[in-house]
Amino acid sequence: MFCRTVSRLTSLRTVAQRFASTKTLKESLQEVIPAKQEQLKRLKAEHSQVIVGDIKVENIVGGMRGLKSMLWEASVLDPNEACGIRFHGLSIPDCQQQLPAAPGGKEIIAESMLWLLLTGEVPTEAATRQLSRELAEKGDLPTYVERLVDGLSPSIHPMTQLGIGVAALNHDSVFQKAYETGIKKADYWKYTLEDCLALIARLPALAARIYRNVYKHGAAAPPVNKDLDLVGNYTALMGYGANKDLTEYLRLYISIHGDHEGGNASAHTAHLVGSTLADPYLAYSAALFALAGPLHGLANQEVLRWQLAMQKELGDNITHQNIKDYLWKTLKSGQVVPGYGHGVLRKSDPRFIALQEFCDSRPDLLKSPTIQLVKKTYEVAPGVLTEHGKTKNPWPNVDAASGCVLYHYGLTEFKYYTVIFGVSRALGALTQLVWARALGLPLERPKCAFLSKQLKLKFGI
Ligand code: AMX
Repeated sequence: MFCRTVSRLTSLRTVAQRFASTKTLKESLQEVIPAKQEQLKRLKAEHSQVIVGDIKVENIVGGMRGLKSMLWEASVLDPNEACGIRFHGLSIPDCQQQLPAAPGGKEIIAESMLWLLLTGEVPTEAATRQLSRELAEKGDLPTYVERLVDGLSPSIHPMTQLGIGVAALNHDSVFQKAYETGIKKADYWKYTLEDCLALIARLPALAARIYRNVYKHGAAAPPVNKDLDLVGNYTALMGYGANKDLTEYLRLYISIHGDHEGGNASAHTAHLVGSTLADPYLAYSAALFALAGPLHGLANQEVLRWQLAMQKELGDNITHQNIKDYLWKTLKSGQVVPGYGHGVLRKSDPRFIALQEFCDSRPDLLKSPTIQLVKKTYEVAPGVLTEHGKTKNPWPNVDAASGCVLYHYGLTEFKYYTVIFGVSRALGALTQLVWARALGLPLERPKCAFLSKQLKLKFGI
């Protein structure tokens, strides 16, 4: 016993010594901010009048697709590039190679992705562990939020509960308190960062508590483990800590789903609300309600509902022709095929590919009927959607695969899946908020075109 305590103390001391020589996330960020501020200053002073693109009627009536009107560079989607998405220049396979994993794990973890998104740099292993420790230390939920979510009816959708819990956390916002007492604009980002890290740290405990309240009769969760990474804690708090494969899957899913350019509905909502100088809790709560829509984050729930209905209808008759018929039945009833299509991408979503590769590396997943159905649907759906002729992208998005793996591992409550997406998207949306404050970006306020006046006068329609 004594030997174990000594060796534990020694290992803690080693970690502390190593951490002492490692820069914190805040220190690393502080180093990269001035150069970006200078770039923006020059951009405004010297190039304000440069034309970046035309605004066409199709942009105005087409949900602003393709309209470059936001400043964001942590991730870029390129519909024509094979890798589809890059995080500060790194593709998903690059990230899988370069970003530190959890001890004993192989997949990217949320902390290393967060570090990359915020600073543009690949963190060292020591820096990643230090961030994991920092988040775990901030990870407990305040009692007032525990009471609030415990008091919600389990029939309230888990996403609604998550949005309510996140909004309530603004009770502790250091940004809001500092703003009330009067702070310099140049310091906004520091308080914002503090709130964002506290929010990311608390999301696993909040999301897991909602899971236990809704699906496990409020069974008590273990305490946040200070030695675990964010997602390691999340699965443990939900009650799935013993399933290492599920934990690894969620590490990958949460990391690669964290940021998808700044214009997606949830990240953009956080940006818009944040541009009013609302604190990060309020901004991200609003983002979660955008994520709760079926064309966005709710799609992972919808995919599974749709797949299970197909599985039930087809029984053992899972042939390409039967899947094709089912797809046509869905389309002819006026519904979209969930998990297919994308606002920007025009090829198979690289996140879908990464999740498929995860399945391919595990024989038990390959044997799962639900995952086999995802694969078979992938072989047929792009052809059907092309023939249908409406969608600009007949290929799968990440959600065509995401829920099926959770289902296989026993996390079968698919109404909950968007909550996991909500834990993930915080990485990108909150990074964007920190940078908006660091760069002093203004209140967002687009101008409207009036169909009845401007367009009529200009085009005579
Ligand atoms: N099935 C059937 N029709 C589809 C379709 C699909 N999977 N995807 C697009 N379409 C239709 C659209 O509804 C639209 O029809 P309309 O002209 O009658 O309105 C037409 O094709 C053109 O749409 P688009 O320009 O290709 O797509 P978009 O940018 O407007 O929308 C998206 C993108 C993702 C909302 C859409 O493809 C869709 O509804 N997919 C199914 C839901 C889904 O999987 N959402 C998840 C997205 C990823 C995420 O946020 N997690």
